[in-house]
Amino acid sequence: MKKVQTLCIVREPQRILLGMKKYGFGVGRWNGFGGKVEDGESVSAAAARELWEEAGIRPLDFAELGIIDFEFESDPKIIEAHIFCVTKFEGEISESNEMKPQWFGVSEIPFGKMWSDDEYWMSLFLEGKKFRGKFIFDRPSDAEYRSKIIEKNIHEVEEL
Ligand code: 8OG
Repeated sequence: MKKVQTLCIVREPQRILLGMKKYGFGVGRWNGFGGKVEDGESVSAAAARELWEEAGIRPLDFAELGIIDFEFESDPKIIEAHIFCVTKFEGEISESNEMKPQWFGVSEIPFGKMWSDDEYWMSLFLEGKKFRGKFIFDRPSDAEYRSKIIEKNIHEVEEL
């Protein structure tokens, strides 16, 4: 079973916007903003909606840079995450009940408090390259536990 998810990271030349997940899946970790694609909704519309719901801003310019499949041992579900780079937005960045947004300098990204796969694709993302990949983890990350990577595959592609 595949579950399509979105992930938006706002990018300025020297910093990126992440949010601290306040509850649920991935609680206690810094991540981009995103969630489930609803029935009948396009992936990019879902990405824009989730960014609005979780950070209070609307993307004016964004590009899909990556698609990564995430799996967990002993769970048949696959999360297909579509990763977007947002370079222009409107509105005021604001905290939501799900996420607490914060800017991080590109040399100060808090990888130790993010999902363990992020450090393997962030450099491609920051260079504006397109990438595809797959990670298998032992179990989900939360505030106390950082997932261990059982299998990893990440590579640059010409087209997604
Ligand atoms: O709606 P929900 O809060 O469950 O959305 C989960 C978000 O977490 C969604 O934006 C996709 C994202 N996500 C995963 N796995 C991973 C991961 O390994 N790394 C990162 N950076 N984000 C992930 O579901």
